[in-house]
Amino acid sequence: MGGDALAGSLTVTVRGANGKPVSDAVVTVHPGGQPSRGPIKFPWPYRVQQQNIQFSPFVLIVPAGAEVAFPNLDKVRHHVYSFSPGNKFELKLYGREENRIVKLPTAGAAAIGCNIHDQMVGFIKVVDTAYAAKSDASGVATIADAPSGPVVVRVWHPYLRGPKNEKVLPVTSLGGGATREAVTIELRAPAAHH
Ligand SMILES: [Cu+2]
Repeated sequence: MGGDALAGSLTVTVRGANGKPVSDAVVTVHPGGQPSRGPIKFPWPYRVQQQNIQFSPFVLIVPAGAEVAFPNLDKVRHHVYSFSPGNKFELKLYGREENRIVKLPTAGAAAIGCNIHDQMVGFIKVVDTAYAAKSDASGVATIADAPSGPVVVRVWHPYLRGPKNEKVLPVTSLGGGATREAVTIELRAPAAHH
């Protein structure tokens, strides 16, 4: 891509202990183990909609400081909140086609819920790196422009069994070109909401 010999792609396949692909896992790369300097922008919308009494997407990746939209597409009202340290917010009851915006300042995971509907569960992974991707239904996450050199690569999933729901991959440096890694993570059963 673009003739940049220093950039390559990183593809990580995420599987559970049962061998099945795990979707909604977030893979991050920190060059030199450090946060990215300067503004971070991802190509997908910073948006969690409420539709059919569910959050969509289930997991959203945004950069620290992002303004996230919470449009309600349902006929019923929702009351969305996060109690997660550094990213606490509460959007009091709002109805169909109303949109609310929340700024999430702190790198970490924000668990979101709805005061009205206990079954609504979602997560926003707030990151401090420009290199992040979410695994698809095949368990595959691709970072197209991963940097070469020493790196720390992590995989996060809301139900990953481990400190901060995170696991560090053994890979410690990336070359140019395409790098493929596979990781197996142990998932716990989703915690009952409330
Ligand atoms: Cu709700």
